[in-house]
Amino acid sequence: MADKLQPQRISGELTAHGSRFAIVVSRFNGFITDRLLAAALDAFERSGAKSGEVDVVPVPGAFELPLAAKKLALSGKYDALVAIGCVLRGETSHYDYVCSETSRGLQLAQMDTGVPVIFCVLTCDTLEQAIDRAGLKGGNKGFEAGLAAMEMAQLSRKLKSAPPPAGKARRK
Ligand code: INI
Repeated sequence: MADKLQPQRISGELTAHGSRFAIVVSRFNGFITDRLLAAALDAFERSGAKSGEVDVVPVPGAFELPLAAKKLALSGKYDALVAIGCVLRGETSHYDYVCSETSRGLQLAQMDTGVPVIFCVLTCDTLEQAIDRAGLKGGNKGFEAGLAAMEMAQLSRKLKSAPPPAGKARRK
């Protein structure tokens, strides 16, 4: 019988060691975003980050997150970014525009630059839903985002330096 396939697993460790991070955070709905930020910082600190290795960049609202994230990514100073925001549904279609452009812009920022940008933007119908995800029933999405940033920083480093499979040239 043929041997069971043993794939090589390339994964990122949950450590802040050797990496630099920036957190871009919206001031809009600061009651929520302050809590997400505190939890993200807690994740970095518990994973070994030291002062000077994590920068925090406030912006007015979620809509401004993508441009700031892209500029930070292009600076070449950071291994991964976290974008924190909270968009709450109102009575008009404003919510839909802010949500779609923020998520699209953040995805573009990471795809255009190759620097991981972790999406920590709550998009909720009610304040209660947001509170649940910022430290109450649903845990804290800021903490999860900090972990994701560390994993992606480590993984990106490995993927950059991984040699091509034997006998195969690296694709352009
Ligand atoms: N910004 C948010 O981060 N959350 C919201 O819920 C929100 N609402 O509902 O309006 C919001 N609007 C501001 C927007 O992000 C921009 O800062 C503003 O339009 C200026 O460009």
